[in-house]
Amino acid sequence: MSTKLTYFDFRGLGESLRYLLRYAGIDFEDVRITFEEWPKVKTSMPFGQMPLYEEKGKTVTQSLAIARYIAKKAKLVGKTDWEDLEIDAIVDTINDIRQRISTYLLNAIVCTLLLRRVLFCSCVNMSVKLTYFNLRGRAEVIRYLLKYGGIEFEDVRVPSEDWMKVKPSMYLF
Ligand SMILES: N[C@@H](CCC(=O)N[C@@H](CS)C(=O)NCC(=O)O)C(=O)O
Repeated sequence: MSTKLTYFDFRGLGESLRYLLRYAGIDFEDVRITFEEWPKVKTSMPFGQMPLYEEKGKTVTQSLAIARYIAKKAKLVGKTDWEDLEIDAIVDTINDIRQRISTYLLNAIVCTLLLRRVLFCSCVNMSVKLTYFNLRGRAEVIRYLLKYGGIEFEDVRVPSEDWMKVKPSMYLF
């Protein structure tokens, strides 16, 4: 099989491509990477991300570009250039909304998990420390909540010029 789609084993950005490929009647290998496999696979990805689309030995990333390419094959296109433009504008608007929702949800999940941990630490008298830049940004809501909740914490503010020195000691970097 010369067509292959590689993505995580969940819906996300790969799911619309799976739908489109099936709608277009294109036979493809549906490769699903588990979270355990991902760190190893990531290094082999062109930009360290998925979905990755492969056709006749050539590979490409970027879900929307791939979706447009498969849509053309399935004749899911406008009747004029103007209709194509309108279709692209609708897709890009939906994508803007999707990106904002996912950023919001991710922030909400991170804040909830953090606060649960902080509450646990304060209950068992462990010290709480919040490290962030010396600006409002994403940490400000956490500073507010900690102060509002009367939870004592060390408010460590890293100057931007020290960031590259501090970065290697952070999780996920
Ligand atoms: N603009 C890219 C974004 C790709 C992207 O964010 N992929 C995520 C999964 S939805 C990913 O590979 N995350 C894993 C990582 O960055 O390590 C696209 O639309 O394909």
